Amino acid sequence: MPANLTPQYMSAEQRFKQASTHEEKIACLEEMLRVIPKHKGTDKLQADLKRRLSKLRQEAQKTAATRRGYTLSVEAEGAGQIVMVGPPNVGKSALLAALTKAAPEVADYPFTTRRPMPGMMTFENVQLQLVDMPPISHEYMESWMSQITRNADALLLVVDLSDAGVLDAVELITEVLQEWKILPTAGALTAEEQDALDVGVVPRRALLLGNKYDMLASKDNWDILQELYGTRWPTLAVSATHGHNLAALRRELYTLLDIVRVYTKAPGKKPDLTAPFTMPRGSTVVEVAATVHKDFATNLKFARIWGTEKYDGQMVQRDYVVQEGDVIELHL
Ligand SMILES: Nc1nc2c(ncn2[C@@H]2O[C@H](COP(=O)(O)OP(=O)(O)OP(=O)(O)O)[C@@H](O)[C@H]2O)c(=O)[nH]1
Ligand SMILES: [Mg+2]
Repeated sequence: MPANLTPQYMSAEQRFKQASTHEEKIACLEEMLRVIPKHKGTDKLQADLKRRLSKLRQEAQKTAATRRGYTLSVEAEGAGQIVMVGPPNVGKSALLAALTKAAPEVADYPFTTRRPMPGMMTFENVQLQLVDMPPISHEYMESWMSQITRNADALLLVVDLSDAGVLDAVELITEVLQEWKILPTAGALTAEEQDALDVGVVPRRALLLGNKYDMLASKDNWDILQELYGTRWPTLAVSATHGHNLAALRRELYTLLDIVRVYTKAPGKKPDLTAPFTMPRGSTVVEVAATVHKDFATNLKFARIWGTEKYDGQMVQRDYVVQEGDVIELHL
């Protein structure tokens, strides 16, 4: 760690690492630049911060420009990106509106949504990105829809439980995903399953979501849907407009990303439990260190862990696999 960096600076840097939007990142970098001790030893770091700041400002401008125009991709933000896939009028946009601060158009006719729209969803102390999409259909779909869906970390397959054709809707989804060379899975694939994938096919974790559970016909359809697909994917019934099961949905979406939250602390200090680092499940201590700072990976000697698998403060080696909720003290 470069000498003389103050706790103020470290805290701004920590927030920068966890920032999910351009605006937040820019604010953190500005703060880091403001509080960094100004002397020869930090010249390089100051220059580096300024360079990153100007690049981010450019990117932020570009994003704003594309949002006004035609968006062909959705920049990932937060702990993971989940893209919604479903036929017209099932309530995808209503779900985005219910779970995030985004304000998509929700209307009682099909093909309301024409462009992808992201929103940030909060689950406890993490933010993840949910992307509303135009509906899928057998008729016309834009080619960028497959690109965005393939790029997602996970998929939310949305159907309307009040619709008598709900089973056809699930079929439509699987057919379209197959065309797009995406395999919706319940969880991580085994090595054999990976090898068995056709060329170009990407596996993506998926949750089958039955929306409009508040409607009369929904209960029966939900029973049938669970019976047919309940072993293939995790399933959940919700109502976007009545708020039914939305808390459970937030948790399921977090689970779908298959990540763990870890917290770092300095020796003798308390961890900041509001700002977790989110890591793919199976990550090691040294991978956490690399996320905190690129130099930390090479310099890391060992770590101490406060968590579920280890007794408090137990020393672990670089290859220790971190668990959900671990507090990690990095020793360089
Ligand atoms: N009863 C009920 N109606 C809902 C629910 N969710 C959405 N709706 C209604 O269903 C209609 C369609 O909702 P949208 O969110 O626009 O559906 P969409 O899937 O985004 O539709 P497209 O943009 O055409 O793909 C609207 O009239 C919503 O108010 C729900 O949970 N219960
Ligand atoms: Mg919509």
